[in-house]
Amino acid sequence: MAVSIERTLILVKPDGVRRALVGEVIRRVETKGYQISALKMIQPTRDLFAVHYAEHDGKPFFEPLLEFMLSGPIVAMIAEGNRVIEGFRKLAGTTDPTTAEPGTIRGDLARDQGTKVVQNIVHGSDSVESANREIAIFFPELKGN
Ligand code: IDP
Ligand code: MG
Repeated sequence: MAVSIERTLILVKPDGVRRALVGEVIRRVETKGYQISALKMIQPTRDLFAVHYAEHDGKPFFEPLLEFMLSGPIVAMIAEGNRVIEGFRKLAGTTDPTTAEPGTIRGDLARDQGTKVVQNIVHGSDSVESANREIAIFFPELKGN
């Protein structure tokens, strides 16, 4: 495999923070072998989430998604490593926690709560372009680093 050191944005969503799963998410990222290079607990604005989730604007779950993301603090982190973008998406599991594979964060720790938006513990960037865009949104103070 070619060496491809990447960075990805990971968010522990409000459900993960409420359920005290921050440490569990960090444990899974670190024991997989990725390095966490930045980390903070924040409560961002609606505008920030609207930019972050702009690709979903207009979908039926967009407003519920913003409401959910605003429902409590989140933890934002940057993880680094070879192919970390793909690797964390694998660790996270598929979007729907009901069918996410056991062994994954979503498969082990989340389930359908019957809400309008799927509550699934974590966000992870899905491409190099998304990672760069999302890191700039959540960590503007790192600009130029
Ligand atoms: P991802 O988080 O696995 O990348 P996306 O398609 O980017 O999934 O969707 C962003 C978030 O919006 C999901 O993590 C989930 O919380 C929510 N979501 C996505 N699709 C649906 C849906 O069909 N119904 C309800 N909520 C959804
Ligand atoms: Mg996504």
